[in-house]
Amino acid sequence: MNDSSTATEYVPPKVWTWQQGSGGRFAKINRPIAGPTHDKELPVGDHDLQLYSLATPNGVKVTVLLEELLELGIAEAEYDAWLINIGDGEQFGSGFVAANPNSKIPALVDRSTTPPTRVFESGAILVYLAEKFERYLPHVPSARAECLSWLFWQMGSAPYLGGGFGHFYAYAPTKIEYCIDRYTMEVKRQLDVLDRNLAEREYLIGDEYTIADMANYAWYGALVLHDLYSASEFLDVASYRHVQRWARAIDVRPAVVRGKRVNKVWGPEEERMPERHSAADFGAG
Ligand SMILES: N[C@@H](CCC(=O)N[C@@H](CS)C(=O)NCC(=O)O)C(=O)O
Repeated sequence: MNDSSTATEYVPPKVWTWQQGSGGRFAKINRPIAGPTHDKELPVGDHDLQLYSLATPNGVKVTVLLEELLELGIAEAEYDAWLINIGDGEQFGSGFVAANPNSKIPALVDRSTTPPTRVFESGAILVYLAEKFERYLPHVPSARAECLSWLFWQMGSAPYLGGGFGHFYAYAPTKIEYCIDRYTMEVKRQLDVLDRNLAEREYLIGDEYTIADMANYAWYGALVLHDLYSASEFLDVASYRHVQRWARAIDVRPAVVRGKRVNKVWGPEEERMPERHSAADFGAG
């Protein structure tokens, strides 16, 4: 590591001010203030459940759960999934901000209640749907506690993976050794946390596949199997054998394969699906 005397020194001003266009991917959409930038109502489809999302890991966890519920034959879990293109700033439309004051995908609106129930934060959406349909979140208090522990672990850990490691390794305009070292250390520690747990258990809480697996798979499965941030080699993901085994088992579930396509607007044409309104949308693709 560079010692601090040779590193380029940034002297913070007394009061931070917003330097627009400071560079880096996402510089265009990042702002230091909340709230809408423009008026735009959200579209509404036929189903009770309206999802506004994008196929990033935080979006995929929710579409995987919805597809798993449908796979069980729960017709009430049918949903409309509308695309929110965050690169175009659609998360700052007034309708989306009403569904999620934090302006980040995913957001869910359940119109089976009066008034409709809005849910934001992917972890909260998973719990809401798992409770609504009484699936994938155990009832037994000890198993439920373990499931929520691994779910909240993911919610707390992923920002270090995405906002820390991913940002500085893949997106920042310059490679800063201090930042990459700090977040690589943390991400490798996280992978080891998962690996040690999965050395003794089939799924994160034991024999049962739950929303904790769906949430963690969306991030760590993408990291160890699908070269998230083009970092497979750098992180030596192959060495986390138990995470690999667990992620591979989840990766081939039909509901997971479908869930990963919903609201996807990149990759091979046949994998893209900007919107999803019924099972027929998956076609033969
Ligand atoms: N803690 C939130 C994080 C959601 C999140 O960071 N979403 C990203 C995409 S993965 C987003 O919408 N970013 C848009 C922005 O920051 O303006 C959750 O899990 O729902």
